[in-house]
Amino acid sequence: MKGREWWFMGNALFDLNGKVALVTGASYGIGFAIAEALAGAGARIVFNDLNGELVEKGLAAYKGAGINAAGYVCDVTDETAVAVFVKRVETEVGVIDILVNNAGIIKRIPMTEMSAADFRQVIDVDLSAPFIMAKAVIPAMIKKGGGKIINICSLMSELGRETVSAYAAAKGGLKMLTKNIASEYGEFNIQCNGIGPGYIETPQTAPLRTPGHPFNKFILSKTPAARWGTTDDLKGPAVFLASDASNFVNGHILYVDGGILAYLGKQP
Ligand code: NAP
Ligand code: GCO
Repeated sequence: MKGREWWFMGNALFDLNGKVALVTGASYGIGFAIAEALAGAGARIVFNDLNGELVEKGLAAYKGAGINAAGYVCDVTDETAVAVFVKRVETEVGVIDILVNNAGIIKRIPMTEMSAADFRQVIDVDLSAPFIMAKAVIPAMIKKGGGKIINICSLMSELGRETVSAYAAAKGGLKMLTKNIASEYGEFNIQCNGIGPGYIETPQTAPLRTPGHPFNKFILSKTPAARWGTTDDLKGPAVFLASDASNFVNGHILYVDGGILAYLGKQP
């Protein structure tokens, strides 16, 4: 094949025209950036968030970016509400071809000071909710002949550190849920993969980036790229995992971390 033919074929592989993509918790932050990228590749965007105010804020942001997104209020930990939400999307927008489980929370508390209620809440949002969401969309994907599920994992799917026991337990579990969905539904042409962002500049990591915070210096020295990631860094990987370009990639976690997981760290 000549260069130009490859170019056309390459574009077709990443084309999401005609696809409906649901990104959870995507009024801002990583979810918004991923939705922007999927829309850029042609997908119709649906998102949800916890309350009406956030959804309104999200709708205005999508409009500002020239994206006609459909926004809904839904708490992804509520199994009944999720079932109603997914049915509504299927009726009002269409069958969900691409699900991105992005909604997530973190509580940075030393383990011996953390209540079981706080621990359970993190597990609920970061691990049980992706199960609830995937369970709700898979039947229609099977009927349609396939689909893509992308779980937003973390470096904490692989590593631990002080104060993030619940988050690491949840994101480690999410890695295994990803592999299990791939194993259980791969035969129905469903690909379930994860994206493991490194340290990305979003409100979630804002407390770690305050001027003079030692964590900031620590992360810069731990990252071969020597910078924090931006939400834009996640766009290409998301389009790849949502598109036909990844049709034989299943149960994989794609770490987008500037090389942190590959690096032993600088000698002090
Ligand atoms: P964020 O800025 O805190 O955004 C998360 C979104 O999820 C918010 O809109 C949040 O709403 C929503 N949400 C929380 N609980 C929800 C629920 N029960 N139902 C529906 N929506 C809910 O986080 P982010 O930094 O963009 O992170 C997005 C994902 O990437 C998370 O899964 C996070 O763990 C993961 N991640 C982030 C980083 C990073 O460096 N930032 C790195 C690795 C992985 P509220 O505004 O009401 O909380
Ligand atoms: C922390 C951070 C991390 C990141 C991210 C890393 O406190 O160490 O918040 O957990 O958000 O998930 O990949």
